[in-house]
Amino acid sequence: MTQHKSAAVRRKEEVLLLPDVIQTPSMPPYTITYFPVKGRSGVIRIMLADKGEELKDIMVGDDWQTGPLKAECVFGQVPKFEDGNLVLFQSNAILRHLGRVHGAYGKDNTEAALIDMMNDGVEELRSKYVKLIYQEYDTGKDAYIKDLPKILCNFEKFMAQTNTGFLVGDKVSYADYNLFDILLNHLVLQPCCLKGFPTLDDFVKKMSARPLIKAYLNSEDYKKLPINGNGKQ
Ligand code: GTS
Repeated sequence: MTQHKSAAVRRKEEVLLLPDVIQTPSMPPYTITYFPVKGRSGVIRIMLADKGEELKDIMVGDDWQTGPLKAECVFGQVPKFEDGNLVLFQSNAILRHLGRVHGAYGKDNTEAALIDMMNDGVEELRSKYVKLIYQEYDTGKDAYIKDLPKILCNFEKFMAQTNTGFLVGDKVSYADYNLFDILLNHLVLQPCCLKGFPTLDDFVKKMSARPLIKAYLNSEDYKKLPINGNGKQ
């Protein structure tokens, strides 16, 4: 797959060519516009932390509906993500873009297709989770937790047969970051949920121990954001 340079990387390289006198000390990073929660921004934050990239935050409040931002959002929703002049909506499109830019989208089209497939599976789990949190937490949590092993089993089996510690191939992909993020959420929802899933349990431990992810998970930036916007988790 062709590797693209992000606008941020291109800008940094362009500035290195400028005479000292007009160099700027730091270049604008990627920017995310979102509510002050992890939510759908959580995986983007983890992935960029692991890639050593900065992320500038623009936090929106409940009044965003009445301002100009709502109309600007292609599907009327955030997160909004900016990479230079490229403005993206839809969190999974943002992840795929970062996957292409940062070499986290497999080594060929076959791996890329499988990574997309597994990420669609993560999105299905995330959609169910979001529905539970925002619509059914008090009435549906027990049934959700009872049903969860059936879903986790699919990821467990797939990753076990890959046998590299990742979903696809022998390198971390954008789908691995997405799975990691949603598993962290589920470990808060049900701390013992990975019991009986040794491959996933090992995966979470190894991802958490990657030096830049470990530093990020221990940072105030990570800790200060609640997982969801309604206080449920
Ligand atoms: N499919 C979209 C994506 O993946 O980015 C869903 C985005 C979405 O649901 N955004 C919600 C939103 O903007 C916020 S959150 O659910 O991610 O926290 N809601 C406000 C609105 O007016 O719809």
